[in-house]
Amino acid sequence: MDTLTKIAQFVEKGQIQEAKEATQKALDVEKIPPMEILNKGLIVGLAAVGEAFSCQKAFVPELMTAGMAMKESLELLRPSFEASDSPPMGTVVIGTVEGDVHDVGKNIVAMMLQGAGFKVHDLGIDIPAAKFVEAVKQHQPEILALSALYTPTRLAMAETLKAMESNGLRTKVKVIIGGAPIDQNFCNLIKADGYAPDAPQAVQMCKKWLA
Ligand code: B12
Repeated sequence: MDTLTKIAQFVEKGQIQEAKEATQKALDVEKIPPMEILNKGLIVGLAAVGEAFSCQKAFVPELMTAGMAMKESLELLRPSFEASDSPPMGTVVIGTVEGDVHDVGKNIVAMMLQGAGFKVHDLGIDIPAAKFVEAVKQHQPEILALSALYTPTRLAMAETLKAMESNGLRTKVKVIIGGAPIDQNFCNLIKADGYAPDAPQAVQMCKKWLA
């Protein structure tokens, strides 16, 4: 079995130490590009546990250990994603909206934006609209990036945009949104400036906005 398949299986089974060791081996010994380790190893494992959860073959504890295996392995890739020789691009405030604790995808977006030369203020998870407002006032970013994975929290995304509007900030920042239950239709509905389905496309969009 090749190392990427092993990484996927270790993540799926929540074998944290094994997932980390295989990720390190893929990086150092096999010199597999970090993006490939992410897409063909780590994300494949999480997708598998997500599917098992959908058909009740896995439960919240399994999601949690798989999430931890993913996060700890992702930390090993962080230096490669964040290393940047790009010129400074601008500032982004990013966070997962209120009611939602998923942060793996948001962290990948943040790392890649940083790698592309953006200064990133990551507020974390379960962030109420008022905290986003405060952060935009404080850091004056060109871009606000909102993540949501759990469908009911899309409402909080819409509320965050409304809060930007009522605080007179909506015209001062471009808002990009993403996460599994988000699509272009939802983006149009809540009048965000853009939607991207994954981190590389998020980076592309943000770069285009600031070009
Ligand atoms: C791991 C996991 C968890 C972990 C999260 C750990 C962590 N630190 O993140 C834990 C155990 C905490 C968890 C909890 C729950 N989860 Co969960 N979870 C998952 C799982 C398996 C993986 C998510 C993930 O990290 N994916 C990998 C990353 C890389 O993908 P991603 O997040 O989509 O990100 C990419 C893009 O979406 C995009 N992107 C993401 N954010 C942003 C932001 C911007 C601005 C842009 C442009 C792009 C972008 O770029 C990313 C990278 O390319 C998914 C299933 C799945 N297949 O996704 C379920 C899933 C999301 N969870 C689900 C559920 C139901 C729950 C719970 C309600 C379970 C429960 N009964 O308690 C709770 C909700 C808690 C809450 N209030 O938020 C459902 C959601 C269903 C729905 N439609 O709402 C899913 C889909 C599982 C399923 N098949 O049913 N979960």
